[in-house]
Amino acid sequence: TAARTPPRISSTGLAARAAVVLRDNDTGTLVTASPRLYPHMWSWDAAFIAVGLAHLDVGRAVAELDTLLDAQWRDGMIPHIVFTGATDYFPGPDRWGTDAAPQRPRHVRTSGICQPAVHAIAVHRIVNVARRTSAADAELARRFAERAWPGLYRWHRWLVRHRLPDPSGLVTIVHGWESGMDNSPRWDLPYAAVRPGPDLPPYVRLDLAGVGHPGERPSDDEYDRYLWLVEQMRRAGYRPDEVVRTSDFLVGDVFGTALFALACDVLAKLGDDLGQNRAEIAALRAWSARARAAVAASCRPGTGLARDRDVRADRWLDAETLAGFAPLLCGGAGTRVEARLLDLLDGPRWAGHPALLAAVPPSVSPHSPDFDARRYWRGPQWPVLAWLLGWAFERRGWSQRAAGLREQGLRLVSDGSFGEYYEPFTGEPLGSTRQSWTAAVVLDWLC
Ligand code: 2M8
Repeated sequence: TAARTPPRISSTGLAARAAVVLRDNDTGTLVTASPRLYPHMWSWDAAFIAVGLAHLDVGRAVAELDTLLDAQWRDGMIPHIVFTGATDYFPGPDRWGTDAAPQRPRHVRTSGICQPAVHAIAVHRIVNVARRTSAADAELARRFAERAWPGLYRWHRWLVRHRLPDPSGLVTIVHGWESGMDNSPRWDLPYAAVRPGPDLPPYVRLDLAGVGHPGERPSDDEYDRYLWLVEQMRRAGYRPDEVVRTSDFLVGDVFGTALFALACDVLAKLGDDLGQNRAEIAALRAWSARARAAVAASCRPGTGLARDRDVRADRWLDAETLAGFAPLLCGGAGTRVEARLLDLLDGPRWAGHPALLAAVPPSVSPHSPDFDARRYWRGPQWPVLAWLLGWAFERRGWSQRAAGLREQGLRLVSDGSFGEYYEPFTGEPLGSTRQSWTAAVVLDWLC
């Protein structure tokens, strides 16, 4: 496919279309992650979606996060999917089988795993957006932050209690889905050790019908492993420590750890402003410091790229993915390592690759043998990640870089299809179109 020639739509037109996407995907109480491929609420999608909604209606943004927090498990976990009644997604609630877990919420069905802890970041952003819109919105957002704070604290505490089993101090995941980067090369080695048993119940994939070509999605082999891990957790009754003890997949997620460090900082600061419990605020600061140190300690000598850790196999993982830049999000690795990482990010292996349509770092370096320009988390560019990097860079005082990511991110999405991800050289939208979190970050970039 030939590269397209952006931009085609004016900023006002693009923002208007983004608003329509969010409105069309809105069921009333939640905005589905996309119209066809993902007809439910996803945990980290909901956070980004709420940020986008804040530009349209602060009350609706707050309601989105209320819906998510209403589905929080009694032990503190925020589940990765909150199911609507839609039946055209697999695995749905019956396959997850969480109904038997005593700590599940009663009024809604959910999956039994989690996703990155970006929610405090969204609350912080919504509070700031609302301050700009009106005094009434500011008050609405403040009251929401006050009522959401204890639940968010309990969510972070759940991660600390149950997901720090490794001396590396990295926040640990029991499924690639928990990272949000499902089939990233980051997880190839740990997944190679997951061997689905003969008793894996049969299933039919429904995701392939939602995309243009199967080459844009994970493979069948990968799906067998995804479903096998679900089976293991179901058998462990979703008891968090039992799941960690029995899962064939147990990996320290360096990107998720950097996000956790950031989210703890943001939540602590919000807690100060709102006069929340001082011991809990102090705990958040300590968790953040520990997570930041764990990210820094993972850095590979030489490039400085941060690494995930295969806890089961007791080894570091060296795939060359965007997650390697985790220390730039949360800091703590020192100025020399950061300078090296920034050079690398700007250079030809990453955002400075001369053939990219937009200078947005792809999910995997085009120079890596693992790179696949069209397959999901194995190479395409993800607008939502460009937003996340930009948000973190702004916070670190790198406004110029944040502005660059915004400009290039907008270039990427300028066709107005709101692709889930994009082919880096041609700008072709891939996966789902009208993807809610893409529309949401576009609104935040433009408003
Ligand atoms: C993708 O993941 C789901 C499973 O959770 C799927 O492929 O079925 C990922 O991109 C994930 O990060 C995202 O939250 C979800 C919904 O957009 O889709």
